[in-house]
Amino acid sequence: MTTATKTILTAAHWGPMLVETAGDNVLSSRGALPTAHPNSLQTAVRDQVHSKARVRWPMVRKGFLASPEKPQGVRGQDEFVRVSWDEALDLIHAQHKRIRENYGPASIFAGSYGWRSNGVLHKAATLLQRYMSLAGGYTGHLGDYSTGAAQAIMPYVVGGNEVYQQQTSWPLVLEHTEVVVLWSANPLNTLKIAWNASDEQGMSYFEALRKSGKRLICIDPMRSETVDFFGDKMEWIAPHMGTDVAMMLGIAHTLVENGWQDEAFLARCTTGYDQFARYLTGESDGVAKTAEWAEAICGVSATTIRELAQLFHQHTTMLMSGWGMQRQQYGEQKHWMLVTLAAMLGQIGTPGGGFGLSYHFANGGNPTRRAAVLVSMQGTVKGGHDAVDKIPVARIVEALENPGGFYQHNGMDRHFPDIRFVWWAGGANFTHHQDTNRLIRAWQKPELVVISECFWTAAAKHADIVLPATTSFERNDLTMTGDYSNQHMVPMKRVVAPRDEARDDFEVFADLSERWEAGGRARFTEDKTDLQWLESFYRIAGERGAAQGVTLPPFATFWEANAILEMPESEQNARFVRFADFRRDPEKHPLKTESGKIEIYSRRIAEFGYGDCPPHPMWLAPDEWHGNAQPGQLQLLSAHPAHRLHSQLNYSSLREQYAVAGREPMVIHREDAKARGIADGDLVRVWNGRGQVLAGAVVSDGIRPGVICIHQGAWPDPDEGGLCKNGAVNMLTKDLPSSKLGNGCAGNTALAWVEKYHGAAPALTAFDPPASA
Ligand SMILES: Nc1nc2c(c(=O)[nH]1)N[C@H]1C(S)=C(S)[C@@H](COP(=O)(O)OP(=O)(O)OC[C@H]3O[C@@H](n4cnc5c(=O)[nH]c(N)nc54)[C@H](O)[C@@H]3O)O[C@H]1N2
Ligand SMILES: Nc1nc2c(c(=O)[nH]1)N[C@H]1C(S)=C(S)[C@@H](COP(=O)(O)OP(=O)(O)OC[C@H]3O[C@@H](n4cnc5c(=O)[nH]c(N)nc54)[C@H](O)[C@@H]3O)O[C@H]1N2
Ligand SMILES: [Mo]
Repeated sequence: MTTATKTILTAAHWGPMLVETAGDNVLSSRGALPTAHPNSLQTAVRDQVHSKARVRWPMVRKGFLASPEKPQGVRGQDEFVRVSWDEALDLIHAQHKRIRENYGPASIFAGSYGWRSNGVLHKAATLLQRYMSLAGGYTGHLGDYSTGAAQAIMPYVVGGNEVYQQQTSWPLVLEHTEVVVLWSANPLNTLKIAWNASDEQGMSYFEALRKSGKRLICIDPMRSETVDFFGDKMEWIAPHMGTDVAMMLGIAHTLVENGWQDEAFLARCTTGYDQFARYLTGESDGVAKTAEWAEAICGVSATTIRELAQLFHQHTTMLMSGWGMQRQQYGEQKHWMLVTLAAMLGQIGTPGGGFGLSYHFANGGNPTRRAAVLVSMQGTVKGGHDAVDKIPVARIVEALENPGGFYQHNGMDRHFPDIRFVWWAGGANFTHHQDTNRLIRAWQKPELVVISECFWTAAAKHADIVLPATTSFERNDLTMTGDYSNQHMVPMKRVVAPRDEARDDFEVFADLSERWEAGGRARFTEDKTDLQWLESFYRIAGERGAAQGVTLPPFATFWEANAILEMPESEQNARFVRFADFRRDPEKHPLKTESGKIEIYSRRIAEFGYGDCPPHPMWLAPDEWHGNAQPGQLQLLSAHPAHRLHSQLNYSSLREQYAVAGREPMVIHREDAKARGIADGDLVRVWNGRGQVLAGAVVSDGIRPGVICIHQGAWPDPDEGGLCKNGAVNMLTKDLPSSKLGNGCAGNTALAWVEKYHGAAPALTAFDPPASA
């Protein structure tokens, strides 16, 4: 007898999908929205559910199980022992209680950063925090890895973070913009996902842009997939990594040389231009930031820099910026200088001119719909405790290394908590954090490490207790599409039953809450099942929608229908121009900055007195860049990958589309390869003082000489000597903050050496569960 096949609608970060099943077997998956740009990630559901890398049942590290209060052995080197769910949860409960009683709530780190799976109910880290709020509080995190620098500086400059806000609408850009600049942005890759589910509209706008005949420029040390997509319709300009502020200063100086800066806009809508202008012209430091000065630093010719200044001045120009260049030391300066340049051009607040920091992410610029917007699970139970402390998210290793240590963050003087217990749920911190070897050393410090995971990630392999989590395809949930557009509501119906002993994070934390206090389960769940929660989120969405003239069908009807609900368009939102009100009348519509205007000089930042974040945008040479590279060293770029979301799906068959010599690819310029005797497809070793990895060479003209790229997100797979067999780039990156302002991730500031690897190619073990599992 054959099992009947069924097609079930669900959604991931990478958009709504139709999954074909036979019983609990996933056969295939594909996108559920019509699109001219099929998204490779949507084909991987079968691999996700049935992967050999799945965590099948609760596991405890042997040396931990032997004496949980004084664990033996070394995390990451020990064997694992299978236990029952009850044993695992009893063990966690007892140790959690002991640690909390002895060291207080700040000793428990539940910041647990990560991209988990989408959905409004099964939010792994939020559920962890909800349980910890019931138990008495915890240490959480501030900011994120994505935009740590930009989101910290932008509120001082323009009064909002800009990186997670709606952009001037695409229809207006297509109508009015004459020059589009993609500055450190690769939308072809990065638009494949959104924090909710992707609405998949962004690429259709870039498609229209390709056909528009407008002047298109990409500024990026690598010829990205996006440049290839535009082909000869786009000009590619490749500065040295980390030197964009110098290049922008060169453009700004050219504006001043020619009297092209918009004095009226600067006077009406900005403050502090004069202080900045003294730096720009060299009056304050004796160095004029001319195009020639910039060329010497960024490697882009003075002629090109001058041409760009003229082009931007003469045309309606939209500076669309991605975030790779701010994931660097002094990352704050990048977008501050970009906004300063846009202010000098005087086009901010016009339809089609100015700057936008989220056209490359979550389909920013796709107009916001009139919508019934879902609410989602909250990280605090009624009467529970919030985080008692928060550390900047990318400073976790320093916190482990230096309990009680002093640090500064965004105008605050603080001390690191003494972390004894770390729980990660829904994040892959062994791939996302910089300088993995330093992390591995610091990771020995806590008394207890628990990892909730669907897969045997490197973090799981370095845990004391590993709990198997369901994937989003094994439970019921709901999602919106489009972080800005709210274009659709999508039911995420359970596609298959949970694999092996995997459980929903929701159920696990509910059980632990009951162990914590009698009635804890009911307090955690508010006595609601998963479907009752979804129904309540849906009901609130319906109330919100009603105010917008949107009526939802009854929940049961919606759930039964297994269909996408599309929200109606809003004519008004389709004409949205960012900063339009402010530009028209800055007195009546002030920005949320100290002065109410765009701040090119910030008095508040001046007061902080941070050497690494001066009070107006400045060129600062990073600790590691081409300007101080030793002979043979190359700058290391770790851009976001085409066929993964970070580390997610690295184990899947999509890997066959990009792996080279069985490893993560490393893009290297032809000349740099030739100088090292490296041919396309060769196995290479990449190393520096922090670590070493094997990678597969992709010899190319599509990268600036002196720069190599290994995309972020390959799973760490170190052998006994610490050589990573899979090519995890963070083995090589530097763990330093962007500055004391944002303390953001600086993964794109690093130098490394490369050589052809002559040893026998070692077997890849990244995706193998521990032998004992
Ligand atoms: N060098 C360098 N490093 C970088 C970057 C860079 O550009 N360069 N980029 C940084 C950026 S911007 C980011 S956002 C981070 C990304 O870092 P992360 O967000 O940590 O990366 P993901 O691979 O998405 O990790 C999500 C994990 O959650 C697990 N998961 C999924 N669903 C569930 C669930 O329902 N329950 C549980 N318990 N687990 C689940 C997945 O299996 C996966 O292991 O990386 C950062 N690191
Ligand atoms: N397919 C896919 N999509 C994703 C993700 C993913 O992992 N996979 N991750 C998602 C997440 S969480 C985030 S935060 C966003 C990340 O979005 P971004 O941060 O914008 O993505 P990146 O690829 O890190 O960087 C964009 C471009 O900046 C370039 N760049 C790096 N350094 C410099 C520099 O010094 N100067 C200049 N001019 N350019 C530079 C890179 O070469 C790259 O092409 O993407 C999101 N979208
Ligand atoms: Mo991110």
